[in-house]
Amino acid sequence: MTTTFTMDHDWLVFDPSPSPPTFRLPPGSVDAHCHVFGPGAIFPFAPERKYTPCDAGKDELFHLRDFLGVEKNVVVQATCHGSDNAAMLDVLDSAAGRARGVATVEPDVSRRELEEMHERGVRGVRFNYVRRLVDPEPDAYYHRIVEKIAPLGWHVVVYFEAADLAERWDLFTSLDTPVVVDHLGRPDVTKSVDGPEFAQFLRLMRERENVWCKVTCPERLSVSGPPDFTDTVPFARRVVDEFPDRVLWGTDWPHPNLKGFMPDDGKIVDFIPRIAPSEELQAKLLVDNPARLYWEQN
Ligand code: 0GY
Repeated sequence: MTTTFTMDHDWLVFDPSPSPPTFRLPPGSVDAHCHVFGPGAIFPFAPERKYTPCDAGKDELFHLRDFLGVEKNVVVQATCHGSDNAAMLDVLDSAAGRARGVATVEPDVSRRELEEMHERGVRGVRFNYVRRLVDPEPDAYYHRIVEKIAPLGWHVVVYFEAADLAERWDLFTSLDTPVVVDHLGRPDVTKSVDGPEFAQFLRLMRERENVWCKVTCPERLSVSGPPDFTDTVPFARRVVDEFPDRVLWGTDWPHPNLKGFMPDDGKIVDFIPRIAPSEELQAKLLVDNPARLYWEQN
């Protein structure tokens, strides 16, 4: 029996026809943060999900990839699919080596399941601490997963609100795998880039050379809003300037849970030179760094 899903009444659907970017992505560019949703009739959404999205499957993702001039994708398991990674894995199977994945797993995942995911292109797991998306677990839960994924050379992607960094500091700084922080650690961009909150995040990156950062989601973090997302620029610039070898970029397509407006993905690409102004920084951010983390290691 096929289950049908109705997206949330206030769900904003991705823009099906973005504008062509004027910034030309360098060859080999990677969209290192995107998702797929279903389609729900083929890959049902998880019963424990906290939102029901529109369908946004692999065909639309590959279309966007080619339209923007991206070469490869890193598909991050979305919380609406829980720990059923089938939709994400199906993208990897269909991408002819041009996609890697970040999975959600539970502590009882078997070595065999992990190895099969590795074969198909998974290179990391995501730990999500954002309470509107998941119910976070105690640190011991995540340690049990790390013990299992570290031998495969995988890394951990963490998603948290800036205010929650202190609570998970000991966990994050205890990990020896690479740790990739989503969306700049979600700073409150109405505060100063030189203030104590962002200083704590910068300290994490300074003290832990295994911590990476996605300089993503100006549209999600901005309070000043579209089209320029000006208030987010100093935060992203600071991280790109200080840690050019540990930053990643991505579209965050299909932009879950945005309220008020849906960004034009062509403009999201055009935003890149504002956070990485030189060709050298762009090459690291878009090509070299994701290649190292997702394609060259193993
Ligand atoms: C993102 C951000 C969000 C959602 C998810 O997996 C997810 O459901 O990541 C969000 O709502 O902030 O990275 O797309």
